[in-house]
Amino acid sequence: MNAVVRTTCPYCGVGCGVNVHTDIDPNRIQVSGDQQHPANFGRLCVKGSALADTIGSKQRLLHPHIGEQRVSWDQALDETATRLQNVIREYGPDAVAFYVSGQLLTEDYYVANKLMKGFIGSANIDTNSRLCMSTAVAAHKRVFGSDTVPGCYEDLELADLLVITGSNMAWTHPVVYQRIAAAKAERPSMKIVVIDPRRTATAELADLHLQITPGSDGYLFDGLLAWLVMHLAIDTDFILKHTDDFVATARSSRQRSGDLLTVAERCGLDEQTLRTFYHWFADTERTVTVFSQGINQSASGVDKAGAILHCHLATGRIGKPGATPFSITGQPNAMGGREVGGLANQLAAHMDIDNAEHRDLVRRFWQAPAMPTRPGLKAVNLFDAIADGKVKFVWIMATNPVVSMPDADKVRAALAQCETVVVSDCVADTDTLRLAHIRLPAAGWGEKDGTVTNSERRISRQRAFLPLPGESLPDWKIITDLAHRLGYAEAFAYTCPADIFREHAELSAFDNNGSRDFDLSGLTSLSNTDYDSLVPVQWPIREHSPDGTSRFFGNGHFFTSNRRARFIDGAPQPAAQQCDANFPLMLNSGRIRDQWHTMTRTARSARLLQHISEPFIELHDKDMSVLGLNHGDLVQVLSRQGSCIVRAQEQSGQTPGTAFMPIHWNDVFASRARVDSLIAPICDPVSGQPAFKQTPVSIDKVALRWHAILISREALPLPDNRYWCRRPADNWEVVSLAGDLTVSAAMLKKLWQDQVTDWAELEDSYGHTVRLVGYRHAMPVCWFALQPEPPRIDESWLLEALDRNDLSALQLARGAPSSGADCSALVCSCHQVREAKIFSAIADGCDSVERIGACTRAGTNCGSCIPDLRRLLTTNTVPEALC
Ligand SMILES: Nc1nc2c(c(=O)[nH]1)N[C@H]1C(S)=C(S)[C@@H](COP(=O)(O)OP(=O)(O)OC[C@H]3O[C@@H](n4cnc5c(=O)[nH]c(N)nc54)[C@H](O)[C@@H]3O)O[C@H]1N2
Ligand SMILES: Nc1nc2c(c(=O)[nH]1)N[C@H]1C(S)=C(S)[C@@H](COP(=O)(O)OP(=O)(O)OC[C@H]3O[C@@H](n4cnc5c(=O)[nH]c(N)nc54)[C@H](O)[C@@H]3O)O[C@H]1N2
Ligand code: SF4
Ligand SMILES: [Mo]
Repeated sequence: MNAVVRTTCPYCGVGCGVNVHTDIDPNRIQVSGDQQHPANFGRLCVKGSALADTIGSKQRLLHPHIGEQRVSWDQALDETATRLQNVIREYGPDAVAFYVSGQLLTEDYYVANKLMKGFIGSANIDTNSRLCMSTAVAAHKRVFGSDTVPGCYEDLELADLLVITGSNMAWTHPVVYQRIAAAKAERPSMKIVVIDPRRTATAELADLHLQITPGSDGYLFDGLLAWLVMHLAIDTDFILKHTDDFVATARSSRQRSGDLLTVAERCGLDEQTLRTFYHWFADTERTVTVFSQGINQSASGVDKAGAILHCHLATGRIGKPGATPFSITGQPNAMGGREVGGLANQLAAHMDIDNAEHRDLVRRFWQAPAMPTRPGLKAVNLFDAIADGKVKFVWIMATNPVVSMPDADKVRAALAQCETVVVSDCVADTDTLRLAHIRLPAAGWGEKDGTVTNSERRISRQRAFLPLPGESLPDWKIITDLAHRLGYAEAFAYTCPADIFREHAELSAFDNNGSRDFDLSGLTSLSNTDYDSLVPVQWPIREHSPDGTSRFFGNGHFFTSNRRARFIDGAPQPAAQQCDANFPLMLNSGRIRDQWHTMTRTARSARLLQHISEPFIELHDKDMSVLGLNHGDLVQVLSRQGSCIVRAQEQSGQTPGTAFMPIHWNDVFASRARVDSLIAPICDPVSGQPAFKQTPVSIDKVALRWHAILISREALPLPDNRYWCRRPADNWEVVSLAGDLTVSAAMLKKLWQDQVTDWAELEDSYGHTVRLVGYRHAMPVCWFALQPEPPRIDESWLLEALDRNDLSALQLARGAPSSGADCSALVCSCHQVREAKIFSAIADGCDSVERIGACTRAGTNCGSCIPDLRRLLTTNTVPEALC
């Protein structure tokens, strides 16, 4: 194996090239950014930089299981095939379903879709992209006639005005954000507008932050179209030559938008701010509008995305350098999933189930025995059908719906009573795996080969550099082996991912002749060696453009039947749910910088859990005081759907009346923090994407008698509690706990008697605090502190001291050194720099991010914390830092 393997990061849709060095330290791989990869040119964010922490066989699903029984692959796949066939025989193919993911590689995804749609003969394969990109897909198809992202990353750097709406890209697409920050630093005249009801890290770079009323983007962009028309800031030539239905749409927009003040009021903005934004947009030829989940995850998201596309069409700013709308994709292979037709209403290679010609074309190409004639069930309807007993067999691959679907408790109940749930995953324990009848061990990042396509349509190779752990297999192989058992050996005779990729490319070229955007005709005859050395390339890749294509639509040719783009008239809607006296706060949900989704991989890195280590709800200071809350208090969050217990955090970036929770925590890592148990399954009627961003909730402080921290070598049983949250910390596990029933040292010693042989104990005379250090063979194996207020410890000091075992139990029990402890928030995960140190650097005269970096090293590696550093530079109050 080569000492350096060039591969692609498995996290976000930026799709950064990663160099894996296997030769520096034989016990540990090292990663660095690939200087030659056109997505990142050598940069990596903090998640990418921590990839080495997340690989290996620890906590992995290593063998197939039926129930609790470990079985062979033959047994597991025979059982899966038998159960699948029995359901089909008795109830027909629509009683079975696959639920897949934008984290599958294109080759895995292609065979899953082919098996379901061409051979099982149902369209019941949907994907977590339904929760993520389906709105952008639907909007693109309605307006452009195809699901095409017209621009590329370079456009973000070339723009004179960059509008970022519904995206916290400083945290979610950090390397793209860094590219933008670098472009702005070089060309300060470049303007950035951030549209988000919260003030996020992304807004730190903004010249203008529009802190709009949640869900009001439709009014904002519909109003913008009307304003552009009124101020003659449109490209009439482009409109006339290349679009349909402009006049009717523009007229309706004008009629319903009213004057500027009306739009401003609907969006919760002042008129002057809105006017500035509209002026900038009207006056700037090179304008790019980036949109993400603040737009997509809405009950009227397709209209909102459409309204954005309209403004670009009306100004002819599409597919030109520095001028384009840009839907940025979330998952590493969200785009690849769209290419292979992973959504229940699509066919492979950007074709549609509803289109008889497309069905016929794909049927002929696959020589498929059974093609569905109508779309399958979209994710929310699919889980409803499981709950109703209509779908009796479901195979879930590379996604964790018990955590990530709206109305997540209902999803859990649906799976709990489903006849057969098969789950392929690479880790051993997830909320969804807990409900599987058959568990199939999948190979993970670094262990499998294939391709992914990033946000700018760039196909990159993921390459293996590790052996397959245990009996795990790549997903394409598992699916293919099942297809063989179902009698389709000939159509699934693949021996390697390159075989699948060639077929995928051939289908894209089949009877295409320029009629479909997705075209890999230039890659149909790749040899296995060519595939191995494939360099990152943007589709379409045609014979006359073998090096790929950066932009679409610059020539005004769209993929509708008459080649003209369409304006689609749609009246903007407010958020689907409104607050009332019972549920007075509007809850928003999304991502944090250092975690990936349901934490199955990123929570294996202690470093990534230091930035934010517990589930929380962010509230404005005013709401905190109305509710009588202090920063860090545990609260119950209640919605019409369910409840959670998390820590309240004061965050001035929230507007009063709104709240924010992260999507990451789940039952593996916390007692009750799955945000999706709060979220109603209200979806966009066109795309079926759920409205995750606006949920009315109420908040109550949880009355608790004690708070505790448990640090142990191995997971220990917990005393009776109301709240727990656990995380790994190198050789230890750290658990935060709180409860209201009395817990005594005696009870704990009994509870942990199997793991601990000797105790050092400090208990105060009233029994309100407990401090225990547990030893086994004279080595500390657990440390416990309980008191009425949350204990504050200097964690790095304590973990090191426990590891070294050179302090007395009395010294250890304090949880911090006698002086100089730093318990302030960790800002730079890479160099472990805390807030207190940064504040002291600022006090010593460091007045820029660069100076702070030179003085403390913060922000000098991956740069993910630079927005935080900017925020600290403008914060006047220095929070309490020492414990
Ligand atoms: N660190 C990290 N990065 C990730 C991921 C991860 O799990 N962790 N996941 C990846 C995936 S799959 C995805 S889809 C992307 C998502 O990337 P983003 O879309 O950037 O992420 P979110 O945090 O879901 O939401 C984006 C922003 O929308 C805002 N918002 C909420 N309501 C509204 C509204 O009404 N209007 C507007 N304009 N904004 C609103 C939220 O306040 C939030 O700041 O991230 C990808 N990158
Ligand atoms: N409230 C709220 N809910 C949301 C969102 C939101 O913003 N708010 N965002 C939504 C969005 S955009 C998304 S994308 C989803 C994400 O939600 P999910 O897809 O459910 O989250 P992940 O944790 O990424 O799940 C991926 C699973 O696949 C496993 N895995 C990793 N690699 C492989 C592999 O190669 N093969 C196999 N078989 N398994 C693998 C992982 O261990 C993990 O269990 O959440 C959605 N839910
Ligand atoms: S920005 Fe970070 S998470 Fe996204 S692909 Fe690049 S390194 Fe991976
Ligand atoms: Mo996503």
